[in-house]
Amino acid sequence: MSTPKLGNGIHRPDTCRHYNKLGDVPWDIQKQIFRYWHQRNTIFSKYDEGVWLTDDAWFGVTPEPVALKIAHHLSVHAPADHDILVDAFAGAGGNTIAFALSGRWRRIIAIEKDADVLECAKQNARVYGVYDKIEWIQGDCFRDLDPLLEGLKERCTIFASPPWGGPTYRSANVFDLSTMEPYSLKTLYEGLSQTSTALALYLPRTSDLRQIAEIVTGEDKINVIHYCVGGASKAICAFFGALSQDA
Ligand code: MGP
Repeated sequence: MSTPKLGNGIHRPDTCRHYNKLGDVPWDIQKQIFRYWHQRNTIFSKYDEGVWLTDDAWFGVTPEPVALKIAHHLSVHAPADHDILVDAFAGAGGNTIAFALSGRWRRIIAIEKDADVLECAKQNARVYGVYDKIEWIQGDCFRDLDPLLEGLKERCTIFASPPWGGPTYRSANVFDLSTMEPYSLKTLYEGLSQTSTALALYLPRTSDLRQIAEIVTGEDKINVIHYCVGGASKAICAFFGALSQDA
């Protein structure tokens, strides 16, 4: 993989791109990116200041107004003694940046499996002036979080915006969370709730709410919020554990 040097010590992997106009997007993926291209300044208000995205990252980014709302919600509703925020699927950084901008957290840990997508997140954090407020980890949240947070579980809030198996999630009227690829709701919940007493999952707006309700036992409560842009729901966020109190 070649990594052009930008003259300031920053390397940009070939797959991390900033398109100045739709015509710069390779023709074979223009159709795939078209709908998101027109929302680029909603996705990142500073898009024009040098935001990088891989061609597959466009559809998974949380639009900035939604990311800011979620960050505010976690700032207010996370237990007062939680001072660590983990973004378990950091992607191109939309949520991580909003968490850093909130100023609420002593530590923010951003984990992303894909090295190039993580480079996009780092660049985008530079654009927003919050790069230094974030700990960047290239890794697998199910494997790498536990050792990293040993002894810190009681101080840690986890936000996870996992892959939903791509934009085809839209073809189902009610999205079956047990078939979500590569991680089902059950896998996500069981894996991540081991690591923290406060968990937020960002899921398709059409998610089957009964499946979310079934995930907890007894008297445990879950709060689910729709996040909208321009009056239309973009996605839901399900708040578990300590985050489900007082919402
Ligand atoms: P969308 O449904 O693909 O687009 O994504 P849009 O603009 O809502 O389509 P329309 O029908 O309203 O015109 C909506 C939002 O869902 C995106 O902005 C992302 O925040 C989120 N999103 C979409 N996908 C496919 C994923 C995904 O795989 N993972 C995550 N975490 N978020 C996604």
